[in-house]
Amino acid sequence: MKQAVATIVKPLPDHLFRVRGPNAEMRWEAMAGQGYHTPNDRFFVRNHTSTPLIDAAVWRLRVHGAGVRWPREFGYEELRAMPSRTLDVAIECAGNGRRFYGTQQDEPVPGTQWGLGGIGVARWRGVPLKYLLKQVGLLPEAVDVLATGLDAPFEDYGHVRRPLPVGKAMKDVLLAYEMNGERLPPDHGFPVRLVVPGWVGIASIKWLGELEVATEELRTPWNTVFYPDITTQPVKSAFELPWNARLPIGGLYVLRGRSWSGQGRIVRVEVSLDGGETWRPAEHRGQRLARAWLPWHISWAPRRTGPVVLMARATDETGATQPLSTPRHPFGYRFDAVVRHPIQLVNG
Ligand SMILES: Nc1nc2c(c(=O)[nH]1)N[C@H]1C(S)=C(S)[C@@H](COP(=O)(O)O)O[C@H]1N2
Ligand SMILES: [Mo]
Repeated sequence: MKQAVATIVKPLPDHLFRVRGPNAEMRWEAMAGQGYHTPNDRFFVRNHTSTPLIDAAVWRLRVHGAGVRWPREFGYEELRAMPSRTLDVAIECAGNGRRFYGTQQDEPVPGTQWGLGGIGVARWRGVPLKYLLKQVGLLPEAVDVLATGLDAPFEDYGHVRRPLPVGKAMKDVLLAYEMNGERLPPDHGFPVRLVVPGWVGIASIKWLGELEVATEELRTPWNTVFYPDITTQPVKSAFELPWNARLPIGGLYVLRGRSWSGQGRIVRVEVSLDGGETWRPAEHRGQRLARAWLPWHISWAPRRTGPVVLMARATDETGATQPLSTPRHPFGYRFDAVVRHPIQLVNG
């Protein structure tokens, strides 16, 4: 049914990705000139082991457990024939920005040293999990829905799996089979993955094989040892520029970036072009979606050569603003401080 292949299947050209172990971080300059969504060829990949190649013709999703009246299996074509929904949603690794605990705050945390490229926004299409759970007769005593991936077991911990509270499962979660109008690519969970809006990436289980609906709270290594007690993602911002970008002076620049939050819409973005001494509001127009990102820009005519630190700071509709430093986190999750992005201004 499945076969392990080299960690990641899609090409990982150096101008789009930075490979970090079994993971591939998107370089933020890869979003420059792109539309609202992250194209599939440059969407970051986070694999605990490696991408399995699954044959959709024999794939089955098993839905069972004490919390459902009619346990059963679903095939790929059956899911595709069900009512579908389309959502523009970000998937972001909980450890996105972990590197900056070390580089900005002098408190390095072990784990994948993500910069800000452990995020992407795609247009996902699939079956609302709510619809599927109604099909199997969800019982009122259901508490957790445990999603299990079909990728190889991770170390001694077994298959990647994490429980989702029924309240969230019935709210806005998708069983996605399409990403940006294409069949879900193998690296992103083909044939079907969960998409859990606003929550840490680990909730969005790829290569879904099983959903167990339990009548009690469940524990797996992925909500105890790893990613304990974390759900939504905090506020972050990034410039669509290379790290240490070299920009010639003498012209007018439109600096672009994006800000996002797992908690709600971004309502304000301020940019500093002098390492935090002065701040200016960034401009933005177009859609301002919750659980995705807000693209923004600011014009700038730099006149002096030399090193400069760019900073962007966003606020979401809950009032959460990016601080100048993030309290230490034992796993390096939830980094939300303003990132100091160095560039060099040079003679044109
Ligand atoms: N089955 C399975 N699902 C998984 C993972 C995995 O390794 N195996 N990684 C998780 C993590 S930690 C993240 S951040 C997202 C990454 O999704 P992407 O690789 O499509 O960007 O998938 C999540 N779902
Ligand atoms: Mo992740």
